[in-house]
Order: sequence, then C-alpha cells, then structure tokens
Amino acid sequence: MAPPTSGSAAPVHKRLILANPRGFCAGVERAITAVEGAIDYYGAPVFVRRHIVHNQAVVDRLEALGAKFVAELDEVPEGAVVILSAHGVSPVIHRAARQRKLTTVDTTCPLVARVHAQVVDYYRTGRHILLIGQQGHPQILATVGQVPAGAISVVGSIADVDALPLTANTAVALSVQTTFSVGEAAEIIATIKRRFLDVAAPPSSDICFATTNRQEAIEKLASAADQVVVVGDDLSSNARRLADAARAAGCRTVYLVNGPDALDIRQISGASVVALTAAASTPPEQVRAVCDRLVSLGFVIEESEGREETTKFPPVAIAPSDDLPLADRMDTVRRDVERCLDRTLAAKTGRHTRLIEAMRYAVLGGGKRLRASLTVLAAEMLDADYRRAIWVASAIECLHAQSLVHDDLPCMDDDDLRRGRPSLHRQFDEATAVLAGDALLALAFEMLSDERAHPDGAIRARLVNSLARTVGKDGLALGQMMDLNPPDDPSPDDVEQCEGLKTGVLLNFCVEAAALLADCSTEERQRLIRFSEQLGLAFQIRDDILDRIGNAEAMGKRTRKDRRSGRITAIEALGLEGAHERSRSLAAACQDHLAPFGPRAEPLRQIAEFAVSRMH
Ligand code: GRG
Repeated sequence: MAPPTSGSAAPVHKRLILANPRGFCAGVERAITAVEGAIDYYGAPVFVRRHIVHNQAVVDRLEALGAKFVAELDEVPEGAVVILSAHGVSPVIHRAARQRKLTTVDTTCPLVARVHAQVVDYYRTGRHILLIGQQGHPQILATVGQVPAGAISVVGSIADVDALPLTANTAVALSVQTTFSVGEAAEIIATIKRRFLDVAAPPSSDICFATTNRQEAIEKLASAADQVVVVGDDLSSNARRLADAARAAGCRTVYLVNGPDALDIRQISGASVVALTAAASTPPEQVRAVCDRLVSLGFVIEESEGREETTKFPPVAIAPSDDLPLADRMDTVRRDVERCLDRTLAAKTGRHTRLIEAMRYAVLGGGKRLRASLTVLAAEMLDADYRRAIWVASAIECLHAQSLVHDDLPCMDDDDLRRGRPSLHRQFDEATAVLAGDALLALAFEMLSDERAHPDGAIRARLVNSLARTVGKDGLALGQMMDLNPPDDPSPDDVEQCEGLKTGVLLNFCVEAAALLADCSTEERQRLIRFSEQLGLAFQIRDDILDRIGNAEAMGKRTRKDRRSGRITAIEALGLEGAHERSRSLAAACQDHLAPFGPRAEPLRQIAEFAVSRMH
C-alpha cells in the first residue's frame, strides 16, 4: 500500500496503524486487579494457580509484587490464599482448594462463567454439548468440568465435527470458547448444523465482545497493510486468533511478538504500512514498547477508528465474601428463593386454581427464610454451586411452609395468624390447608429429585433419603407428636429432645444438603451437623423465649400461647433466665464447631448470633 501524500511537499512516511480496540479487555483487567488487591489485602505471598492470563509480562510483574505462580494446588501450602485464573476452573479445583483449607479468590471472567452456566443448562435438558474451542486450553478444561464426564465433546475443527461418533438424530447444543476465532467458529457451527437435525445454540455468540471486536478491527486493517504485528504471547489463544484473522483477511506477513526484541527488524523496516493490534491479555506497556521500536524505525503512528468498549464487570471479591453483613446476604437468598418458588409454582388460570393459590399463599412472600439462608450460606462456604443451593433451599422452604400450615391447624397448635396474615386454613379452609400442605411436602421431594438439585443421581437420591428421614417417624412428625403429647413430668432432656426434633432436624438437613451439594469431606460434614444441632436448639429456645416476651406484631404470629396450651417448653424446664443462658451457651458451642472453618464460616457465625438475638 502506498503511503499517503498530501501535495508534493508532504513528507513520505511509513505508517503504523493501530487497531482499535486492542490490548487489555475488562475481564483481564479485573483479574489482574484482583491479584494486586489480594497481595494488598492478605500480604505476599499469594499463590496463583496457572497463568492468571496468558501473558508472561503480566506474570513477571505480579511475581515481582509477591504473587507465586503454581501449576497445581498441591504446591500451595495448606491455609494459604490462592487465586484462580480468569480462564475459569472446574468445580473439582474448588473442592481441592477446600480440602487444603485454602482461601480462594476466583477471577473467572464473568463471560466464561456465563458459558459454564449455559453448558449446565444444556446438560440438564439432556442434550449432548459440542464445545467449540481449542483442546487442552484451560477455559475448555474448566467448561468441560462443569458437567459429568462424557457430556461434552470438544471440537476444534470441521474434521473434529466429522469424526464425532454421534448420529444425526442426537439432540446437541453448541457452546464456544470465548476467545475462539469468530470466522472458524462460524464454519464449525455451519458444519454442525448440517450434520445434526436438532441443534440448540445460545441466543448470542459465546465469543466475547473483546475477542470479536479485536478480530474485527484487525481484519479491517490487515487487507490493506503490508505487514501485521500482533503483540501478545504465543500461549494466548486470542493472540493467535488475531494473527489468524489478519492472515485470513489477506495479509501474508503477520508476526506474533511478545515485545520489541522479537520483531524482525530487517523485514519490518521494508514495510510502508504496518497494522498493529494486541491480545486482550497484553498490557499497554508491552504495546507501547513495540510501537516505540517501530517509531524509531521511521514509522508514524495513526490511531484507527474502532468500536468503543464500555463493558465493566463488578470487581472480584477479594476479602472472604462473609465481609458482607448477614442481613444483605439473607436478602439476596430471600430474593432468589422467592423467584425460584414463584416460577416453580406458576399461578394457574382456569378452573382448578385453588390448590396452587393456597400453596403460593403458604410459601411465598413471608418468613425469615432462615433455613434457605442456612443452606445457601453453608453451600457457599463449601463452594457448592449457588443455583443448585437456591433450588434445594427452595425445596426446604416448601417443606418448612408445609409444617407451618399443618402446625397451625385446629387439630394441632390451632393458630389463626402466621407470618402476619391469617393462617392458611383461616384464609382458605381446613381441607385446602391439609391438601396444600401435602402438595408442598410432595413438591419438596419432587424438587430434590430434579436435576436442578444436582446432576448426579446418587447425590439426588441421598438428598431425597435424608429429607424423608428428616420429616418422618424419627423426625419432624415425631417431634410434633411429642409436643402434642408431652410426658406428665418432662425433664429438660425431654424438652430438648422434642425441640430438637421439631426444629433442629430441619436445620440439620439444611447443612447436610449443603454438604451433599459440595461433596465435602465427612469430617467437615460432621462438624457442620454438630453446629446445626446446637443451632436448632438455640433457635427453638429463642422461639420459646419470644413466645413469652415477644411482640405478636413483630413475630407475625400469636404469642404467649405455649403457657395457655400447656405446652412444655424450655421456659417451663429452665425458667426464663435459664432459657436465655442455655440459648447463649448453645450459640457459643455453635461458634466452637465453626472455628476450624476459619474466616469463611463468618456468615454461619452470624446466623448463630441471629438465632439467639432475633426479635421475630
Ligand atoms: C413434615 C410430615 C411432616 C409433618 C409436620 C406439623 C408438624 C409435623 C411439625 C411442626 C413443626 C413446627 C412448625 C415446628 C416449629 C418450628 C419453628 C420454630 C417454626 C418457626 O420458624 P421461623 O421462625 O418461621 O423460621 P418463618 O415464618 O420465619 O419461616
């Protein structure tokens, strides 16, 4: 391409046209800032599993600040801080980190996390997933790890699609590595669509905006450039894809360089127009150093027009997320559980709507959601999947709502007020209350047996079995029976046994479910069960105390009814002061059981505090 001239007097110069956008993307900046922040917060060293992003200059700079890069978690000392790279990790890595008691800072790019969620959804619908990407790339390994082995086939080329041992009738779904080549992906997708009859695809491309914009920008410049320079690491998939895109656009001389010293000075000096771009993982200093060298060879820089990138991601949580106040975290759980239940119990139109209306009345729009919060916060502490935890927590809230509906019936505690509203049998009628309770109980089991609880059928079976034992002849039902038929002269132990069964068993199930979702060690599971046993008792004793001293408006239910009904509670067994003391000592025992979990157990510590200080 001839250099531009403006009249005869204009100097002829060699052009260095810079592609826009180029260099760091929002996800890379976010990950690097997280490493810097973690070094600041925890002090050096912090460990980083694998390259935080595929750029050696970035790695070297972070190493100088105090990061130690490791290939695998077994190189990280127990209890240390480890940062997981922006490419994402498979859940087994989170599990391994937990087993080594590591504090993890997960810098997975939100757009990669979106692909993870998508493959899980596809897997649940029974489709075989064709993941388009580079075999062995960390992002591909992480994505494959989100679902059971064999659920995904990775295809990196048309030949890979042709070689798939699947029939044309197989229902498949497409996902794409976010840093793959736009052009190659389009060709592979077209081949897949020709080969398979039923292909589900995401509504918009999985290839991220940064990869797409950078490829598009260099393609525009490459056809008119003598030579193209891509600044980036050889390891970086998106850097190599930029070089491929430049070649595909018609430029024959394309360099992928990681700094000025890698330039072929003799060859590039002969070019009149050089187009330059940089990978999403290339820092600006590296780009500048290459530009400076080219300027010293007589090139004059021109910025090209390009798309503006405005995407911003929320920063990575560096401090253990338990720094957030419990109230905020419970609000989030409440909102997500409400949404899940609202969708699951979608209001019906037509004739037989009364049952569903009653179920919605019982389970939506009220309650502290203590059991849901306990489940989700325990699951989060153990690094279980959040959406599965919300699903299971919603099932638990169905069961809890059922027990409240039946507890309020005239043949049980005979209560007219629940959660600040008429109890279900008062709002509807007794038969509806019985049936709505039964249907909620059935729904709880149905939800636990659904793949949204966990993709592994064995885990689902354990969840179902454990809930059955929680509500049955040795659980809630027995507790209620003991409550309705107390012995003549109950000892404090009798009272605690009854209260443990009426309330404690369901809280035990919450942590048991979290432990199952996270597949945590037996030791951690047992420690959590011991914690929940104390928590359940402390919570029920506080309920007894509030029945005596609480305010019906704040509680949303009738108070001072235990005394009238002749129920034997902790107050009768221990006196008001004794009950206060007992609930406090149980809360202290809760803290002891949580101690080995370190700072990540902070939300559960706060739940225990809440259980014994609540006023509703
Ligand atoms: C499950 C088969 C089966 C039978 C149930 C009726 C019954 C048998 C058991 C009653 C269990 C019960 C209602 C125990 C009381 C537990 C308790 C303290 C409830 C109040 O819980 P909160 O304060 O309520 O968390 P919210 O409204 O905030 O959810």
